[in-house]
Amino acid sequence: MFVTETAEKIKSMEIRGAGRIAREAAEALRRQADEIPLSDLEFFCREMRGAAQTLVATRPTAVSLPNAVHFVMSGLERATTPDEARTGVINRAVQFIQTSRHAVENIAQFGARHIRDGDTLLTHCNSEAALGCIIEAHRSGKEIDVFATEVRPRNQGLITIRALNDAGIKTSFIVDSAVRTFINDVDLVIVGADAVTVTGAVVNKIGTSQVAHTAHEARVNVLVAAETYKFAPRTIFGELIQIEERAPNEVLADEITRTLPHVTVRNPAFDVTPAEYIDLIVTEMGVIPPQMAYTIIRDYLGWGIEEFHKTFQINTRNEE
Ligand code: RUB
Repeated sequence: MFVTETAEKIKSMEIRGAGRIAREAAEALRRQADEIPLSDLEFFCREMRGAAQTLVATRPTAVSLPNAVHFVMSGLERATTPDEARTGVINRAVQFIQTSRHAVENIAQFGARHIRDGDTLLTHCNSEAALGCIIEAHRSGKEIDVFATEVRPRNQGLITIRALNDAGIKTSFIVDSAVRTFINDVDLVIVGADAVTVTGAVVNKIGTSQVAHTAHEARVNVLVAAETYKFAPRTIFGELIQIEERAPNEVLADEITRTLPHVTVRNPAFDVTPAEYIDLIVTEMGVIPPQMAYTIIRDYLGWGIEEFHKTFQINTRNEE
């Protein structure tokens, strides 16, 4: 089934990057809603909730995923017939996907204005929102150079350098540990986000916090490109973002690990950069200091306490 297939692709990272994960989950729910027979409302809602849980359980860190699922599933509210429920979900899914695409475009415009002619930028991992800003600055005629990191262990840096190269942007490809060596040549660091907490801390690809710390020490500004659906409502209620730890064999082949009985390979996929190392967050609503994350969650994302409890129930069942 399409939901299972999408869930597998998210787990294996064939579908990756927080924005894309969210859009593909919305699309999977749309197709699911299209396929479920319209026999009765309860059956329809149960099937949809099952699909939502399967998708949310795939990767724990990117908040865009539960936020997108929550948005699409709210299409079930107030439905009195299976047909209304289907239409509600499909409309919401289409709306989410369109809004997400527009958000990335807006971020590119806003972020590009913070890039000056002649700037050298540094980016880590592969973020469509961050790359959008860089490519838009180049497209508008600014001369820029970019340092792109390798991003061990999954080498997302290769996707980034291909995109930069295709756009005709001068790029230096460096290993992750070379960031401090080159930071004094950098004017601005631009990264994406998997989650932004109520304190303005940013969760992104492992190594982002080292990059941001290095930039902070060198007085280089750090800009985070993040759609509002990457802000984490539940952090208002004290919940922490779960950091995904992936299989050790992404870092070291099992044959080698087996020969090293005293060695444990750890593979956290993300880390947390505190707000004090971040200068600006570029959202589709505008550019904000990280300290304004609370406002985004309350006013723009519009999640109330009631909705929090509803979604929390979905996830509690999920974790059983
Ligand atoms: C991807 C990653 C990206 C964010 C933002 O990690 O950390 O920086 O998801 O990406 P992974 P985008 O490769 O493990 O999914 O701006 O494309 O949403």
